[in-house]
Amino acid sequence: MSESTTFSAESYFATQPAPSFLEEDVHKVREFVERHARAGRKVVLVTSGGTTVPLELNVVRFLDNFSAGTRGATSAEYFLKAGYAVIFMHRQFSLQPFSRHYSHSTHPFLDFLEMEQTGAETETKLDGVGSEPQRVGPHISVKLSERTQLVEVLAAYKAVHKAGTLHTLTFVTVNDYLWLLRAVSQELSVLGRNALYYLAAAVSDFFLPRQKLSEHKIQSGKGSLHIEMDQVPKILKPLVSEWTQGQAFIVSFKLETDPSLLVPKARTALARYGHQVVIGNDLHHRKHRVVFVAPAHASRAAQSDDAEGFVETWIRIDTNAPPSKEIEEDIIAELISRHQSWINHTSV
Ligand code: PAZ
Repeated sequence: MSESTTFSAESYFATQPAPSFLEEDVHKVREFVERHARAGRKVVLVTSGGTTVPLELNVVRFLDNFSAGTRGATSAEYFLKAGYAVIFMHRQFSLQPFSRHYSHSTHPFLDFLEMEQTGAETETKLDGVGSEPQRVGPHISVKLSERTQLVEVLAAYKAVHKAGTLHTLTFVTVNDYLWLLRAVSQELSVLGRNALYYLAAAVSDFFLPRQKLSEHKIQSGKGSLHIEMDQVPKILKPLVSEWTQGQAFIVSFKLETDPSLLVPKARTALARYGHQVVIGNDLHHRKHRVVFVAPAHASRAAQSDDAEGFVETWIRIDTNAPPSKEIEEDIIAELISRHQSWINHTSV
């Protein structure tokens, strides 16, 4: 394939097409943000799940990024519990708040239902005057062992639904993600410091620009496949300095498989983009430990201050803790406190 191009955010958006759903999504986000801005509520944008990079225009093959969406979906629930309104921008079919508890692979819904053959299934009943008789099916109930959790999840889900504090957006490709992120950030700007960004999605670092995509499925008859991909522009830079103009509290994530890279790479990101927090996590321990890295001047509770002006704070949960203990509970509690203290200290 032809040689690579270096895309700035500006040249990216000037050359790569906006997704067809963008306008409609933005309209709904605007309504959601305006409603919560009027109520004086803080709003968090949670991004979750991995982006894909299509290799063809009529997509058969694509590269994917690791993420089930657990971190984002779980965190969204804790933000909602704490009174934030949540825009949950996630990869299609990845985990979502509330329904995540009943994932088809780890806790299939059908497995905790019981069916009683009472004989009622043969009966009919009238549903009201003039209505057709209806067949009454067998009695279906939830296993006793599942009820406590289901009642808790269902109650929280219904309360959020009633309050209208959760808005969901979907992306698949890295292109969808970038266009959505830019557009949503423009809508969030009316909130000023009440906006929080929690960027947990696993975003592709390389992509194939539209102009280089083959229209049809790449054929396999020619032996090995060589593809040169372009770098996805570093979007945190315009997000911090242009789209939010330094007015929002921005938390990005850094995933590594070599734990020794976490802190240095988090520091580099903070020095380069100037946002508030990088949360480092390594692939194999991400459910039990994460590290918050923040500029020293922005950190509230320092655990280890270093000469380069960054503070690291580890959050750990005991690997023997009950399985219901989720590290996101502690992550969100810490972030909410940092967001509030940042608002207090940066307000004029
Ligand atoms: O979704 P998940 O719980 O399986 O994984 C979450 C995660 C590891 C993708 C997230 O915590 C993260 O680090 N996101 C940023 C990844 C990156 O460095 O691009």
